[in-house]
Parts: sequence; structure tokens; C-alpha cells
Amino acid sequence: MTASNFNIGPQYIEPRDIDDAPGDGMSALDTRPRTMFRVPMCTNIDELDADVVFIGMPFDQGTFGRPGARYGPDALRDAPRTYSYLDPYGHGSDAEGFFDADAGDELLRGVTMADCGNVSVSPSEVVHNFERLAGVVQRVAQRGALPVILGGDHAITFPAVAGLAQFAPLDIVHFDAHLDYTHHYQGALLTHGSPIRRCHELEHVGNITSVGIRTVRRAPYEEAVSHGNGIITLRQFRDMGPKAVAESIPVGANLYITFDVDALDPTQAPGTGTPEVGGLFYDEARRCLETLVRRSNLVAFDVVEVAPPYDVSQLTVQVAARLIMDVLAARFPSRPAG
Ligand SMILES: [Mn+2]
Repeated sequence: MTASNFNIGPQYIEPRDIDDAPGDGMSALDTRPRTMFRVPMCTNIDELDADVVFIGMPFDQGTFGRPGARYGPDALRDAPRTYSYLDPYGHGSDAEGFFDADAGDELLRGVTMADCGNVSVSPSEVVHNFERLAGVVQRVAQRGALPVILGGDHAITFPAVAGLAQFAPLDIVHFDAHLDYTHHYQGALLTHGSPIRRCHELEHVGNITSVGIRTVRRAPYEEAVSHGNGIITLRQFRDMGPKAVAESIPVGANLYITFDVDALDPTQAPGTGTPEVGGLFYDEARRCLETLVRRSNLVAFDVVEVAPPYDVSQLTVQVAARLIMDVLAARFPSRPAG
């Protein structure tokens, strides 16, 4: 079948560039793997050479209420339309970035990325699953890449941070509607209500600041304060503004950001298990994250609690993916073209 079989007029453009692309899946079939932002698949962590590595953790066994965050990583991979790492038309090269009218330049140009796929999650084997994630995060970080962990419910932040002992002291900034600081839930220590408490107990973790808080019980709140954690409620965030919030957070040698999408207003991020009235809007979250990342040394971050069964029009995956791009663009300035 050639273009001459279709008599559709002179506006027709020969699809030569696509059909001639050698063996890269751009001919009749799109055989590229489903990866975040269409970055290359990493098949061997020990040979990894990239600035950024995505790790999916399809785990929601720590959820009290509405499950579904196990579908988060693949939904995040399928959703983004703004940015493709691979040149989708075969005209240029990969990692060309994307043009940003405000910056007047391409963002993420020359920033190399890979996707390690999803951690294998076994039913009911919570500790075993966490050891797998911690091990993968540790190996990726030891290769010099910045791990981006795609959750999963918020319980996964504990094993992700546990895998980053090389960055001691590691500060944590935690965006969430909830404090996630309950010591235990009916004796269970590894639910999505306790990850920040578990991180606090790790020797290599330093300062912890929770941002966007609006639903919290008295006991964990008072325990977090007595442990020296910073807490910036949603109302305080609104009063201060996103930049002042980011500038008020103490930054040490290394920073981990954990971003629960329920920090956002549920009208912008309905696809989550525990939505709470009120919340940050995209532009506020972006400004705060950008300022924070530019003034610190971000070594890893996660985005958790994206639950596609409750998402509407892919709103939640779109905003979450966009915030991932914003964080990466703030962390890695574009490199010179060519
Ligand atoms: Mn939450």
C-alpha cells in the first residue's frame, strides 16, 4: 500500500519519514514499551546510565478505605500528552525536551531518562514487596540516577526512603492532606496512614516538613510537633503563598519529596482513595515545588495515591504527570542544544 492508492489531493504528505524509520516500531505497528513519557525501557539496572529513572510500585495493600492506587503507575504512563521523550515523528533526536513559552526555551532538553517498569508485587507479602522496592531504589540511586517512584498508596514511601541511606542526612518534604503520622493502625505499622512516622524512625532521615495538611487527629499532630517536624496547614499555605512556603522550609544536604495527590483540591485531582475538601491547585503546587527543588538537592521523589478507578477524564493522572515534569525541569536545567 502506497500513498498513490489514495487519491486525496495534493495536501497529502508522503509518510516516508515514518515508514523508513529503521526497526524502531514506527512503521505499521507501534511496538514501543509503555513507559513514562515514552522514555526508553531499562532492562538492566547495573548498566543504567540516565539522569532520571522511573520505578512503578503498583501496591495498595496499605490502604484503609478505597483501593485502586495499584493501577497508578500504568495510568501515569498512559496519560501524558504534553511531553514525549522519544521524538514521535522520527525527524529529530530523543530528549529534545518540550518548548515552554514562559521559559522561551525547551525544558528537559538533553535530560536522559529511563523506566525500570514495575516492582513485582505479591499479594499479602507486604514486607517482601517493600524489600523489593527498597532494593531497586537503592540500586538506581547507586547508579547516580534520580529515582522517581510512581505509587501506589502512601505506604510505599517508607521503603523508598529506606533505600536511600546513602544520602544521610536526608530531609523529607511531604505534600498531603493528611499527616500520615499515626504510629499504628490496630497494631499494623505499614499502612498508608503511617509512612511519615516510619520514615522519622529511620536513622538517615533528618528534617521532615508536611505541607497542605487539613485533616489530622490530635494525637499524631502533637506527636509530629514534639518530634520536631514542620507542619504547614493548607490555610497557612494560602496565607503565605507557594514561594514563601518553599523558602520557609529548612533544606539540608539532601532532599526527598513525597507528593500525595490528595494534597491537591479534589476538583483537580478526584482520582484518589481519600479526597479531602479544599486543597492546593496545580499552579500553587507547581510554584512551591519549583522553588523548593531549585534551592535544595533533590535526590529522589515519589507521587502516590493516584487511584485511576475514581479518576474523571484523567484529570488526576494529567496533573500528577505534569507536576512530575515540573519537578524534573526544576531539578535538571536544559542542556545546550545539539
Ligand atoms: Mn493523603
